[in-house]
Amino acid sequence: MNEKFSGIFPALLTPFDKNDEIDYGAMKTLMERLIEQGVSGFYIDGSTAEAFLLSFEERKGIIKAAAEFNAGRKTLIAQIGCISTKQSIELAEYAESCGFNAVSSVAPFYYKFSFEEVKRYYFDIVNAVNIPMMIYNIPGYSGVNFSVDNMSEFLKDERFIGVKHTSPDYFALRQFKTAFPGKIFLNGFDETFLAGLSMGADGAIGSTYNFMPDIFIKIYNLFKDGKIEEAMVLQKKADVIIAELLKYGVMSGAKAILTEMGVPMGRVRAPFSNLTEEQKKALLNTVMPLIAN
Ligand code: MN9
Repeated sequence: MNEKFSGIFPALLTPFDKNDEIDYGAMKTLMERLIEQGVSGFYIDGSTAEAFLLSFEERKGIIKAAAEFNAGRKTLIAQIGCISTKQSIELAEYAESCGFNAVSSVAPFYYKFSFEEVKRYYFDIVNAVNIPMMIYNIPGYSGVNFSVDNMSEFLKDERFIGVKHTSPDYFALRQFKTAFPGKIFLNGFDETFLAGLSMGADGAIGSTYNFMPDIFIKIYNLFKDGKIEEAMVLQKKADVIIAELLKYGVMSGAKAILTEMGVPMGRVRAPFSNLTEEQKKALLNTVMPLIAN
């Protein structure tokens, strides 16, 4: 089980065509390319997919297409979180029917639900499906913080396979992993992937793996072989690229880079802003030579 969920998982970007519709042709091209590059699987409908800017039907469409394009080759995790339990269950059931290996959900946000409510939300979902749940821990966006005790309430149940930890709190990650060594912890911030590995992560889910998975697969393998110095060199290199990306917006920047690489990703959805031609040139001039070397 753990083998299936370790390694590098791109949080798949959503390509849009000129009419702001999902471009399934580009999505297929992107997935094929990433499978060839050696990713372990895909995180579908996550933050990177602009999931909270997609309609419910669009989220289902992406789940269905991902399963079709993947055709059983790699591990598929669907981020099914909506703030309504009812909608999240509908998406979870849909992902299960499409053959996904696991679901994942952000904590219900916006209304400042109590922990009891958040807990009920997750258990209502796992009770509805027969595939496991990976908690999506992203306190910076969701506003929901899980203490180690909170997380234990979930992880002691076998239906919760682990956590996607998108938080700079690596002490918490260490504590989760120490308490539950058999569970899977996937690092969420690409720029601190190596830090995450050293604090117990089994792999990672992230945006930049859409266009530079190879660097991170190497970091992962070097770490496993105990070649930390070499891994540090690559993390440092990746971080120069990520720092540049963060100046412009991760998704709009990543889409520009992939488009330049021949995978037409289109624009980001409003209210995200798109790069101006000048910004695009500046970004590509800086990062493309770095990615190539
Ligand atoms: O999936 C991503 N986090 C968010 C994880 O989208 C909030 C990361 O991959 C970041 O985009 C990346 C840049 O900060 O680490």
